[in-house]
Amino acid sequence: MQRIVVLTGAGISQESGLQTFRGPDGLWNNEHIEDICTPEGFRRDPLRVDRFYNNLRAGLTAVQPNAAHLALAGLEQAARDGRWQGHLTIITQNIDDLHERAGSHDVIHMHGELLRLRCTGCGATPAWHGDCFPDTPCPACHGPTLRPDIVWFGEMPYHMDTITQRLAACDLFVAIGTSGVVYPAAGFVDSVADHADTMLFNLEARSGPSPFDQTILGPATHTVPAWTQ
Ligand code: BJW
Repeated sequence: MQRIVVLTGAGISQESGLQTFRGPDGLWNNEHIEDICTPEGFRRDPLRVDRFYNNLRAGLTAVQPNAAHLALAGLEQAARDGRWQGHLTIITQNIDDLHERAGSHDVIHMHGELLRLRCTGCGATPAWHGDCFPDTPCPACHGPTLRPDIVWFGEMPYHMDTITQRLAACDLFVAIGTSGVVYPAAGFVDSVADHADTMLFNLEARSGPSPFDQTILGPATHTVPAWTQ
């Protein structure tokens, strides 16, 4: 039985019409990261942070999963149907829901989800329904303690125990559409190097020596379906 772990980044959703974070057309060209993606930024100006994420939420409703998301969902389905003797885990850094909309089930959102909120009081993660901060109380504990369910810089990514177990057990690690600058995700490839083959699917080559065994360059909607089929 083959165990594959796929790590996805913003590049897999780029051809659906969502902006990546870095690069010439990146989301962060117009924002100071520390104003948005830190707990301090949210404490200073929750409405500004809310506005930023509401724009992303509006964009998300207008886009669809692309051929790369669908190819990964197809691989998971092949395992369920017994057409492929393997198991696929998707660890995504993305806060969009395009893997789920493509039909993937085993998806770990290590940086949270745009369409959820998190209560800093009781830990509930209610679905977002157009709420705004700090006016909307938590539906579970009624405290004024909701925030976006997003992992900001300096915060611990989610599900690290499960992620560590899946990485330790995989035979193939595949990264798709990620710049490899944000840790701990950027270190996953090194953590599996002694027991798994590693592949990177990205639009462009990274500078410097690559930690991956194999790099496949090109748009994910072409390269990923060609790999899974
Ligand atoms: C295509 C394509 C196409 C385009 N086809 N490809 C100094 C050294 C080392 C670490 C640190 C340090 N100082 C601080 C840290 C830690 C920090 C960190 O890594 N900082 C670095 C920036 C230096 N990390 C953290 O704080 C994390 N927490 C943490 O470390 O906790 C402690 C800990 C200790 C031990 C164990 C575990 C934890 C938390 C990180 C939280 C990241 N959150 C964000 C924001 C959420 C969303 C939002 O607010 O809007 O998550 S940051 C942002 O970057 C987002 C992404 O998930 C993440 C990664 O970006 P991604 O996906 O790689 O996108 P891009 O844009 O960078 O790249 C896209 C790529 O796709 C490009 O390469 C393109 O070429 C390619 N592409 N189109 C294929 N069609």
